[in-house]
Amino acid sequence: MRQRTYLSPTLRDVPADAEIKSHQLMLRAGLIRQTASGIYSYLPLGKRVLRKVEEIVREEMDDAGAQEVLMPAIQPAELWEESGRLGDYGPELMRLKDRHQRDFVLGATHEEVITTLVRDDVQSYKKLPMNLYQIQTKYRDERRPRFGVLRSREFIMKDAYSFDISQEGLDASYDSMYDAYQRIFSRFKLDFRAVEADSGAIGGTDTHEFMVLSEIGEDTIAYSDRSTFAANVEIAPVVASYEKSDESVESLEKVETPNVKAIDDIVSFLNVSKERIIKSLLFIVNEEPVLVLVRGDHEVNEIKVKNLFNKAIVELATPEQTKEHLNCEIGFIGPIGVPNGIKVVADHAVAAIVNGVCGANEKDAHYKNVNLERDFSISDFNDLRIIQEGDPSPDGQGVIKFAKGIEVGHVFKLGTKYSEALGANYLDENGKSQTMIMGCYGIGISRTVAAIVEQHHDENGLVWPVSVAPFDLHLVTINVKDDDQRNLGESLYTSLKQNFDVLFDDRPERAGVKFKDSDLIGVPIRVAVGKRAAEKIVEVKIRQTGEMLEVHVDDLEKTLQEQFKKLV
Ligand code: 9G3
Repeated sequence: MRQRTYLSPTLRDVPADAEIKSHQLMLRAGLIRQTASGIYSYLPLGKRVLRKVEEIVREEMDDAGAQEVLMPAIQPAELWEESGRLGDYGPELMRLKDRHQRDFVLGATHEEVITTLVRDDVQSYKKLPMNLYQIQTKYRDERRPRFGVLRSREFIMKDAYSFDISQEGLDASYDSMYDAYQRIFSRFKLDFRAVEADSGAIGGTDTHEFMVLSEIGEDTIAYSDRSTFAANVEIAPVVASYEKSDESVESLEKVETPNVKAIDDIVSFLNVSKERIIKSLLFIVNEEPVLVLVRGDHEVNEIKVKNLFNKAIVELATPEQTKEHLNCEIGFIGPIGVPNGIKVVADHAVAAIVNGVCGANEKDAHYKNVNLERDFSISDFNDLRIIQEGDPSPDGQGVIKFAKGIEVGHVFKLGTKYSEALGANYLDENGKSQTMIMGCYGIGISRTVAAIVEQHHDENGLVWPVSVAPFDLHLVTINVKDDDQRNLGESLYTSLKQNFDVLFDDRPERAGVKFKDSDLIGVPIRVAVGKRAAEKIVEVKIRQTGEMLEVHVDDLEKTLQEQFKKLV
């Protein structure tokens, strides 16, 4: 490809609104341009990387026995009514009407479409298991698109759906996709972890997220420093033991705490440690008030509260709701004297608190020397807190550390949530109608490109892994006005492009500009035709290591093959 006419507009300066390296570099190297907030165009270099990423995903999906399909982005709203989740999504699900005023949604995901597709054309158990996938554009109207294509409103996803006749079959499909994802993200040369995750509104049980480790990741991974345990901090189980102090139980005492609400203020005002405080939060669970207690130095895990009540609708009570149910403002609520209709649940750590402190359910008042059973009772203790660094790893090996991650993949065991709702059944070997058992498996293709950039760049620009680089070679004629250089460059372009993807910088630009652009674009190997062109000597530079070689053109192909072997 000749750069003279190639649309690869590089930028010298960092665009103001690009906060992270991948967003800055994808703009500066001419891979993407913003069309609207959270909506991007891919220029030729960016499109070539997308294609390389997609090809690797296709290879591994096809090897795993999945079949590629392509589904529409415009989906009849009826399908989402039939599955019962049209109401689950607010403005994030983009909606439109056709010329006949019929309702449609822009595809944020394709469980409904794929399930009806299979429902209509697969009837017998002999056709299962089946895994169908697509690589297609998705639409989710994010409230705050940011970080370039990492969180955009239109993005490219590989989404796959498996259909099985048994739980064991689903487990096998899931494991096959899990293994394929390990191969895919390894081929992208990414430092990633598969972490246990929460299935959220999508439903189902087992689920893992594939996280690329990065300081700018929006997710927090809790991992063991001594085993392979890793989980999204949202759902990481806490397996900790708390010893009860043997101090003698004191008598309950109500104390004036004028306007002392926050935990830290209680600590200093009453001169007690955080571990002695019973932090109380009122939640509205399926419209019922529930008081949740955790130790003062812990945080309530709302997903665990939600899962405790079978994925109910769980919201933190507003100040008004708190006043209504507990007749006092938020900073002074506690488990003592709670009206009967209010369920009180607590994290395991609360059971070990002796002579604790809690709100008195009265403005400007707290209780001291609060003790379980004597002063309040708990309907049940559960794991309701967010795991913390230093907690023991739930698998009993090592302690928990945190890392930030970018979610690039997510695999789910869906079960029959969609096949039941949409009637995807098959006839088993006895001719009896059974419901198919599903799994679904996503990879953020465009997000993966940004994640690769986050992990593969240096101070001069991009450093593409060979597997996804937009070109294999960057051939640069340094001075196109010099006959020897121009002629050797042209003849090398003709010969090299037989065996390599070559980006040929034939522009009439100064050497400095060419080298800066070459380092910015980050193609794995550069061949520069310069002063020694008359001797048929060219300069080979390895982008990743900075290594430079002077090579006679007769040895060039062999040298390049050797260098690529070292890079992959
Ligand atoms: C929506 C909107 C946003 C969404 C969804 C639906 C996330 C939604 C979860 C999934 C689950 C899997 C198949 C590939 C892998 C992920 N955000 N999810 O269902 F309408 Cl606006 O997409 N789908």
